[in-house]
Amino acid sequence: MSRLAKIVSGIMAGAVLILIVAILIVNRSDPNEPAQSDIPSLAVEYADFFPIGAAIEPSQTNGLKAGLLKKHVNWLVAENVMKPDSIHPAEETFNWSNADKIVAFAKENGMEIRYHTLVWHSQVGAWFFKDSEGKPMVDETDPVRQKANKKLLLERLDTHVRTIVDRYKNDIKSWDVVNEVIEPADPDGMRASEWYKIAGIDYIATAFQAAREAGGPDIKLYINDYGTDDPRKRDLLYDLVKKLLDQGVPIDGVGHQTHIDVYGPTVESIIESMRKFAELGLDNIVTELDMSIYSWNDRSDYGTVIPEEILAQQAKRYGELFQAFRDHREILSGVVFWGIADDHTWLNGFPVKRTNAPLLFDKQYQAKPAFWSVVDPSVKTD
Ligand code: 9MR
Repeated sequence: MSRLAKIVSGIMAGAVLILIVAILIVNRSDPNEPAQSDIPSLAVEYADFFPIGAAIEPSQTNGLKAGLLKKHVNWLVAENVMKPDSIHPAEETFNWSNADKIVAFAKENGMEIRYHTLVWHSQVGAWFFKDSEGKPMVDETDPVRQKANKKLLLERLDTHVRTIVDRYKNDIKSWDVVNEVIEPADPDGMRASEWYKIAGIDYIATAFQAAREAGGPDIKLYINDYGTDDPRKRDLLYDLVKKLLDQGVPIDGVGHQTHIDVYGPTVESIIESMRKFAELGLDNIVTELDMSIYSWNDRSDYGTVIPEEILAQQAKRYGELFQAFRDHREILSGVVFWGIADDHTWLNGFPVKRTNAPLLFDKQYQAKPAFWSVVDPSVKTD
């Protein structure tokens, strides 16, 4: 090879090396950086109104999802790992590790946490409802034994609540004490769960009282439910809460899950419900917000490409909703989304497996049109 050829090939090799290094530098990304770092933070945009939260699984405390959460929310709730069967799977067993992970992640990042949920009819160990001989309490017909079963169940519940509240009372100030206790289709409007069949409404009173005694006056205690905008359900919940308050049961507020869709319910009905509970002196929180792109009784599937007009409609409705939330911040103390991005949502599997897109970020963690209308609801999208 001539001297010139050697110089040229040396220069070329150097250029290729520089190019490779440059490509590596450009593509180097912090695995915890949000997909879009140049957009506003939801929590910062809402700092003058109320905290913005999201439901999270322990596996999401690392990586890109963690980055997205750190940028946009200042409140967290465990999507599953603080539920009864997860944290207290057997009478003598408490599993703290998954719940602790979420608490640690929140503390490291200066976020608040909500507890979901001390009591539920779903995701609860069957052991709670077995009598001293291991038989299902609900099958008991002897009134004397029924009374003994009720006492045993309420003692178990009391221990359950006190143990958990005692562990987290310094880290968690907002608690879902009971979840989904109203069911308009069941006799007398109370969900005919094992809790209710064995203990009547005393299980609700016991749970709130135990939580207050263990947690003291600083923790806030909520009764949480879905469909609270529906006048029938709302009024059943209202009557129950009023009755419990009159008995001295320490309820601080109502958690409105707010699993809604692009077609309904109306924003006015959501606010109207909050107003009603505020009149009882109660706080309101939106605890599980998402907005399905399908009507509630529709089982179809858009597949991978969601029509732009549906995303625009979703954006418009999210904007109207958040404008109303802002306007009513004196009766609403926070909004929690049930997830953060469309890659992880219960609605991709319910009521059928399909593509849904109920949140503000898409599957690639990019801000959707709905994100922008939440950031600034005053911008009209039509
Ligand atoms: O999002 C939760 C999902 O991962 C669980 O499989 C499901 C089990 O019932 O619970 C989901 O969360 C629910 C919440 O705890 C209570 N309100 C309704 C939520 C969506 O189903």
